Amino acid sequence: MASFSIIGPGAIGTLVGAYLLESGQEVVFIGRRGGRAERLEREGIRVTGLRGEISRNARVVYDSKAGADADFVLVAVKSYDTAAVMAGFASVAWENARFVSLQNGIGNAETIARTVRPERVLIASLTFGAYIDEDGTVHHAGEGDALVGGLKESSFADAERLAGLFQRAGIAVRAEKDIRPVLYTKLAVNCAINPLTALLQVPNGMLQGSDSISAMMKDAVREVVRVADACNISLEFQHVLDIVREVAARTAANRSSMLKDVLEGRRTEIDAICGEVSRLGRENGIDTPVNTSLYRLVKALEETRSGRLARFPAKESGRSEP
Ligand code: KPL
Repeated sequence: MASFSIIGPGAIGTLVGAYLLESGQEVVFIGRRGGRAERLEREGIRVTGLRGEISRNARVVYDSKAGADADFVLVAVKSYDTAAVMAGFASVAWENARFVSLQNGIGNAETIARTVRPERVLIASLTFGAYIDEDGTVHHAGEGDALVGGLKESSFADAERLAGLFQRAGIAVRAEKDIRPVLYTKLAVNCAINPLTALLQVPNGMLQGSDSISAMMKDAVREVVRVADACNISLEFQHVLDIVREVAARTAANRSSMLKDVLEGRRTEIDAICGEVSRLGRENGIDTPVNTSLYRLVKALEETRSGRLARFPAKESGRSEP
């Protein structure tokens, strides 16, 4: 048996936590007072969807130190919260713990590695479709797979151990020596799916079947492949595009995390997704017009939230309002 601490009880963190608990692992959620963690502690974990129903009590702590002796600390907070969350661990010498970023976007593992030794940082790329409804139930809406690797290749043995534990929890996973191609492929998935679903306010599956959307998704993926190439990460365009389309089809019923953020009036992770592609493009002299435009449009969406007329129908349907 292994012990897991999960920071960030959102859809993915809670879903992975539930599957680990079901497989007999020890799981504790580290949360903030006043946040979703309190509800999780009060009402327990409820999961529904592809693998049936799960209902379990959740162990929640509100002090980082209380989860300090876990084998693995899964970091499932929004990318822009990583630095603040890790600051809470700065004074804790967690010699055993391996920190695993389960987050969207790039740059998160490097942020974690400013607090803990880089050899102890792992990255898991998950392509599940999951969201939390108004009642706090997590919906596993799309099957996905997972790949894990170390920020440093020397951490491969730890990645293999984590992969074994995930497999026992029914999560299809493989350990990779070099996780960077996987990370940039996931980046392409998020660049092509998340902003478009957030801007158009549609579930992932609705991206299929429109020529203009397909053209934008294709261009967004091509730019990620070019930027990756400039970073010495070799990706095959058609292969990555096929993966993007497959994820959109497999998670057709899912509302992307960015769409959920927009609907619930939260900041999105666009900076770590299209924003990073745009930044790396500028640094390497590569044009990224689609990712840069998607970045600006989603930023504009965040900035114009208070004047949006469409929020009135959203309120009628019972969604939480900013
Ligand atoms: O990662 C996702 C997200 O919503 O953030 C995908 C895989 C696109 C599933 O919705």
